[in-house]
Amino acid sequence: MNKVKNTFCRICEPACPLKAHFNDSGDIIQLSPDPDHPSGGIPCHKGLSYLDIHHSPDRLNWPLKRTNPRVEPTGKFQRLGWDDALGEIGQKLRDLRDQHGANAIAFFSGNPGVFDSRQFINQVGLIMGSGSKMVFHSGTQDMTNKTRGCYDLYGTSSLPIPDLTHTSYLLCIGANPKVSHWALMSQPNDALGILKKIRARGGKTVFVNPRKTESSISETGETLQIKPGTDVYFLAALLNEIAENNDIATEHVAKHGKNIEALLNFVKLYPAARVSKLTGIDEAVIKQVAREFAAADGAAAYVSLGVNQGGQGLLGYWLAEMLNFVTGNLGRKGGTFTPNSVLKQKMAIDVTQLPTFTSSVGELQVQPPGIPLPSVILPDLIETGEIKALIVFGGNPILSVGGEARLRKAFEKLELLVATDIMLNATGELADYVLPATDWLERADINFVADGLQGGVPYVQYTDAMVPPEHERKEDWWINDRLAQELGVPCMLDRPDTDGFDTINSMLSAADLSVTKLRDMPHQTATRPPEPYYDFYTTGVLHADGKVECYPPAFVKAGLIERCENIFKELEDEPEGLLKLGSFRTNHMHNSWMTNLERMRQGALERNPIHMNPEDARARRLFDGDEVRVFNRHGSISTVLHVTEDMRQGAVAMTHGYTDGGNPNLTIASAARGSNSNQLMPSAADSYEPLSNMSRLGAVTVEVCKL
Ligand SMILES: Nc1nc2c(c(=O)[nH]1)N[C@H]1C(S)=C(S)[C@@H](COP(=O)(O)OP(=O)(O)OC[C@H]3O[C@@H](n4cnc5c(=O)[nH]c(N)nc54)[C@H](O)[C@@H]3O)O[C@H]1N2
Ligand SMILES: Nc1nc2c(c(=O)[nH]1)N[C@H]1C(S)=C(S)[C@@H](COP(=O)(O)OP(=O)(O)OC[C@H]3O[C@@H](n4cnc5c(=O)[nH]c(N)nc54)[C@H](O)[C@@H]3O)O[C@H]1N2
Ligand code: SF4
Ligand SMILES: [Mo]
Repeated sequence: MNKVKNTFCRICEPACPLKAHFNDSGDIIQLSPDPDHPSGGIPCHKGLSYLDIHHSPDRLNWPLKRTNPRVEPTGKFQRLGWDDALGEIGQKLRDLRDQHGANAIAFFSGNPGVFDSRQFINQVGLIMGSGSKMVFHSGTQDMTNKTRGCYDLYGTSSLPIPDLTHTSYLLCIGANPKVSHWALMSQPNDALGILKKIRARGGKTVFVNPRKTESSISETGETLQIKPGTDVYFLAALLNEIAENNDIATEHVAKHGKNIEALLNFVKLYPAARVSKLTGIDEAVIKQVAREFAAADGAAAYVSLGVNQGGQGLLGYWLAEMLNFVTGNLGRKGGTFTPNSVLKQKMAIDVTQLPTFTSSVGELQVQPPGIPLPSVILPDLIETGEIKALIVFGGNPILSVGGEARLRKAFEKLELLVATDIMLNATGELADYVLPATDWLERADINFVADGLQGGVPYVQYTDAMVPPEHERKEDWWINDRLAQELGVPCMLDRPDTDGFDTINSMLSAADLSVTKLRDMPHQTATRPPEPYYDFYTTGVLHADGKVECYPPAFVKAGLIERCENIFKELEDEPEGLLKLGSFRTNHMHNSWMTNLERMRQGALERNPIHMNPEDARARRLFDGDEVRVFNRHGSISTVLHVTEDMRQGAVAMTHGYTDGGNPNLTIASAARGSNSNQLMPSAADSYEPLSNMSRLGAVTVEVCKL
């Protein structure tokens, strides 16, 4: 009989439990669900088909060195040994640091590193130890508004999530959980089962989205098709309405909050009547949502990428949290809560006192933990010569950050570009050295990032490496620590015989657990009791006075409040009929890294069309299937048009991560047609939100014409 071992997926937040099946030679032949796992999560097709990536003939197998100049977009690479590669990289890094200082070396970490416990922890050591402030992360493309918002509101990294199991009313803004499986919360994947149950028990889910998504079906709830980039005003109007109706949980707010009057003064600027036209949501509907939210026996507002990327993500997050707080739903059963965490300690962080430092592009703020510099200023910092070397860990900034053309041009100037990846992606194609990482079937792990964000049963799971790494692939944490050693930064690898789990073991010991103990448990999993909801105000709020900050002074100081009104007026003055481009995810793509899988690019899946409402198509004399040019002042791309009633008028959407060939080492992707929507996204000093550093990747004006 075939051998079977437990493991779990490391592609996105649910960390779905899996079973790996082996043949007699010890090769994995199949991944299947683990139906008896206590989480109850069901893996999606991406996790189940991960063997396509694991076995891809295009996998990186040994270190590579570029032999032609970077101005040539296609790399020529020669194979070399790890000692030579790390020796040469180390020498160059030390030379650059000696000549130009620590900031000459920059780091960009991509999304997959978040799902690799040892790399997640160890890269902090390398980056901090290097002394460089030039730290970039995919987080400024997805969620740093939430991290920053938590510091401002709660004084720590508390991230309350909706209590979907008990809520009666979910306001789900700018998210598509059916496809994305939730972000910044680890909800067992159940094909929308948990949302269907809200409806079935008499509750309600309301989606707010310019696109009617796969999540919004008759068994879940309807979509208010908001105009892109206007969520902040919708949320402010809800709060204002709740105040006007005397629906504020006054005692609760007085006990746990401060500066509520300033918040209420702010939202007074945005009554339903004023924001209705701008948001595209009827005044009566806004009023109804406000009444329903306040009256529900447990209500939760949740915002995700549609809000985060829209240019005012921090304010959007703030107002959504305030909606939860002032109605007494923050830290309440059926409202929002912070699930039990085994591994993470919350630290008090005062973001009002952060110093600045002088960079070649002006004064920049020293960032609190988890908030890197805005990725969109990376090209500027390279162009000025401040950054000379860039080390990329499992990321693809060339495609994932706004402004591909600027970034490509800037990368030509780098003296050293190193990419660690499992494939030679568009960024690796430009690198001087490409270092081959193991994939998640080739490495041991625990579900670190899910800890503290688990909406179902809180649990810690350990997995062995299912198979040893093939060829000369190395684990990311090892590569990270070898680079640390080259830079003379103390790291875990300095300890003899370490397996890289030292820090994790010491975190686990607080719960009387260890990797060894977990290994002996059923499913290698230890479950924890769910968090007592009332705990939020004692453990989740770490401002010195223990109160939730309702009107963060940093927002005022950074000009965000004024900026909010200025943007309102700009939007009011816009001519009718503009098209606003946003992003949406599909089931058959994961950021940029499934573009090279045959099953994800077959037939109609080959391309990433632009989706448009029929009225907008008619006004431009465009038809479904037309080849079109999409353009604005940032760039121009060509794609195919998909006309659909799912989009509201004035909103168009594309999936990011695609590119039009040009990556010869990715056999399937290079033969397929796609377009990088990030060529149309702004990339300049003013294209990110102050404080949160969030890139603007949504609600961007474009025009579309027939090609
Ligand atoms: N326009 C637009 N742009 C977006 C978004 C959007 O919605 N719209 N979304 C943004 C979001 S949410 C994110 S998170 C970012 C993602 O931004 P990035 O992280 O920069 O890009 P990815 O496409 O996720 O690339 C990840 C790379 O990691 C590699 N990889 C996979 N597993 C491993 C591993 O175990 N080790 C190593 N070393 N490498 C590995 C993959 O092969 C791939 O090349 O993109 C952002 N960009
Ligand atoms: N299949 C798949 N799953 C993924 C990923 C993937 O690439 N593919 N990526 C993973 C990653 S890295 C992340 S961060 C998560 C993200 O998970 P989500 O946050 O759920 O992201 P999306 O699915 O892109 O949903 C964002 C929604 O915002 C809507 N939107 C666009 N503009 C606006 C606006 O102005 N206002 C409002 N209210 N809505 C707007 C879009 O139509 C879209 O439905 O998904 C993860 N899961
Ligand atoms: S939902 Fe995410 S974690 Fe679960 S199997 Fe799919 S990709 Fe993997
Ligand atoms: Mo993301």
